[in-house]
Amino acid sequence: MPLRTALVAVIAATTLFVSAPASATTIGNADDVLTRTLVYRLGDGASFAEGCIGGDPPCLCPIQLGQNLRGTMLLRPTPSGVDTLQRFRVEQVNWLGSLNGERRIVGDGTLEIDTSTDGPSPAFTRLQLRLRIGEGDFVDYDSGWVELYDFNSVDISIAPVGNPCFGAVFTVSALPVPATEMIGYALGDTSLFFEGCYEPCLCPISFAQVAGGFALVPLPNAPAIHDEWALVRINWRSFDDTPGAPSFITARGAGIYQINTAALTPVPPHRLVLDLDVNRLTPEQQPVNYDSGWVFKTEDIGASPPRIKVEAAENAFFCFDRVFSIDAAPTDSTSPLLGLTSAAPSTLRVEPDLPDGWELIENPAIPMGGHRVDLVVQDMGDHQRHVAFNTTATPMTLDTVLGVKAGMGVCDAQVDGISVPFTRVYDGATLVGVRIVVELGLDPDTPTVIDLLTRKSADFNTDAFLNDQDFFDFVNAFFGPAGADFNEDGAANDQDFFDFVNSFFGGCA
Ligand SMILES: [Ca+2]
Ligand SMILES: [Ca+2]
Repeated sequence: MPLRTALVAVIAATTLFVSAPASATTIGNADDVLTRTLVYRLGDGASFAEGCIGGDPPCLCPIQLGQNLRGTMLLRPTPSGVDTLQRFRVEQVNWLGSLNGERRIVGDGTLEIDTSTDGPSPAFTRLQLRLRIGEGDFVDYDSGWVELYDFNSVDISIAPVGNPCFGAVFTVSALPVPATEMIGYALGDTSLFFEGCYEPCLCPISFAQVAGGFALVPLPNAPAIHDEWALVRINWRSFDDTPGAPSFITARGAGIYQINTAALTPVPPHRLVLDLDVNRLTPEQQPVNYDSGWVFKTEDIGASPPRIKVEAAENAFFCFDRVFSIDAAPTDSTSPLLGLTSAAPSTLRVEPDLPDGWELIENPAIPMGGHRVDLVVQDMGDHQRHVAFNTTATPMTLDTVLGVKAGMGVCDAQVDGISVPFTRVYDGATLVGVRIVVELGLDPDTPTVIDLLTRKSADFNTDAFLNDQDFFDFVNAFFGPAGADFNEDGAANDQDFFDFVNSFFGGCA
């Protein structure tokens, strides 16, 4: 095709696209991170018992009452599809209870609230959980539908599905943890993940640094001789860039840290128990339990809130094992994944680093004085999103950087769906991110949503300017002997033309 004819064809074709540049600014559907996941904590009314609780005819054996049922769980609102039915995913059930020793209880499930009733109570509610007690199997529990009078609290009893002869029953009594009671924690530089053989087995042990954070929540209804805290929303990852390091790992979940305050020893014994989704690939995958056992602290680092320095193992440090050796403290200046670099009065400045392969990271209760902000960072391919909940509802400014992937150009930046000014962030000559400064809303349940829309950069000649010359250079390449594989799919064809034109007229550079 002669160039002149080609250009006429190009101009004719582009005219069609000029009418629809807005396609570059379309935002995907809102999803469940736009509602706040709440941390619930068991209160004094929580209890459990185990023994002959069912059967038909009823079985006969003693029922033993447990003590000090305590811990946390997450409630994540999820769509039910019905206006009068509220549904929550219950995640990271993270409990301890005392009955013939200490029992670890983990699992997940669903909480529903049906407001369609016009009976004596305002609503009905139902809790269904899948729980594992200690090293037992997972068992399904159900409350059935019961009357609900207090929408803020969870207060409901559950029993095993199928009315088995022997089993456990729970009264789940919990309230949301106030944001000001959550303490942001970060892993220090000496936190490591080990994989390999401990005594008596023989094989090499490799290790890698682990970084990340969690929020610490006090557990007031622990046994009197314990100080206890829950670790919630753990987000950790290893860095595997040293030769011989273990395979890359990510870990999310919850745990409980205990200090025995009654021991008459120079340094008190402590224990960390964790249940983590390690490299979780499917929702069905079981969390893995890590436990330090009761051990003496290696040094007296007593402080409140505590510095947590302890090793927790998957297999009790016996033979082939995986071990988290963590040293964590309240976040003051730098959380590796959050890039919290300053805390000017009322301005939270962050530069989150979402590891490769992660689609989501939740940073709960980022502290700034008495303020707390929950920040969710999401990677949706060519669309980056930060969702900020101003949980303490005081005037706050968020100064955040959304990442731009190599070769991508910025098409638009939006706050709550409206285009906003932004500043490009470079590493040398390479565009790596976009900085947006925004005043957060004052409703703790209505997030501020920051979106960055990117496409393959239309700066075709990579001179850092997007102008007509890029268009002509692309056209020349497109009609040249080799064509132009703009979208890098291995083939030079019409799709490359459409993709370039969309990016060019979207102003994506
Ligand atoms: Ca250019
Ligand atoms: Ca192509």
